[in-house]
Amino acid sequence: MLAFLENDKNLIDSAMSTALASEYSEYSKIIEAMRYSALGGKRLRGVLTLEFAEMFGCDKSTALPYAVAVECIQAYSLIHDDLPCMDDDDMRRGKPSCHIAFGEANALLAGDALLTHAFSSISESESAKSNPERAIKAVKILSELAGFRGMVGGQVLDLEAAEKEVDGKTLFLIHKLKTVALIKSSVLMGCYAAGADENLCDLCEKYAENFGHAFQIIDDILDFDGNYDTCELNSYVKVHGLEKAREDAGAQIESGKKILSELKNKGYNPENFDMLLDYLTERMNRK
Ligand code: GRG
Repeated sequence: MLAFLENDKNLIDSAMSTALASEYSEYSKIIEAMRYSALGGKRLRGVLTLEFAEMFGCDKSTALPYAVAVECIQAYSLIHDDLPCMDDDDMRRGKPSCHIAFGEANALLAGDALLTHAFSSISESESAKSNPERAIKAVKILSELAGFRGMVGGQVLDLEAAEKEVDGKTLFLIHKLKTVALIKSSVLMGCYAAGADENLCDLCEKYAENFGHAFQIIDDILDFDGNYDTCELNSYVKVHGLEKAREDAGAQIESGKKILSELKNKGYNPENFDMLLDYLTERMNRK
């Protein structure tokens, strides 16, 4: 694993563990379920928040409550996505899904509690105390892009798309909402934590779009088992074919790299974001 990824992941894991402390013994059952599902994963979204903040001169410790917030939302979405009424998955992050381990009602509540905790993580932080305007901007973008105008809206369209054939344009919109939106909020929260100006935020938003689309296309490529007949209707590989999926993921990665060159020309060091794009390519080539 890349050294900076591991380092950031450790920072986020430890902050999450402290935030979801088991000291609240009266609600120990729900804390247990939250910890079970939230303490794990690659932490790519939180890493993006920390790294964008740092590139623009902000301490990672200041950006950490934002990284924790987006990872709480990520964990909640995965718990709810696995429920029988959604994707009905028994396994997640290499172990039984939350509802298998704790029952459906507790899994639903653990997801709800992680979603709401995301906003406590920001509002109760020292970062919000010292710079409330930046914290409000972060809450605004996260609530917009995780909600019906972002991830939840995408999930609704995705559920519909699982039942009927979809065209490329619709699938692009689904990815934009279901996956790219949360990644975009991660990047922008990092920019906001550092007080980056609007032009920089716009540039970074474009990187987030390229990264997010490439990430989701590659996820669909990795899920494809070689059989188009049994492939899910809402898979990028089903809609476009494996070859085009690879080509499109590559094109998104190339566009992302061009954005990084612009950031470099402005005097910033986007090396880690370049490595993250290479990490995606390497993930795709594992197939
Ligand atoms: C149920 C409200 C609600 C939303 C669900 C994000 C999402 C929307 C569903 C999760 C299922 C899924 C496969 C979504 C596509 C995005 C994606 C590939 C998520 C998994 O992200 P990783 O690989 O997971 O970064 P880790 O475990 O590393 O955090």
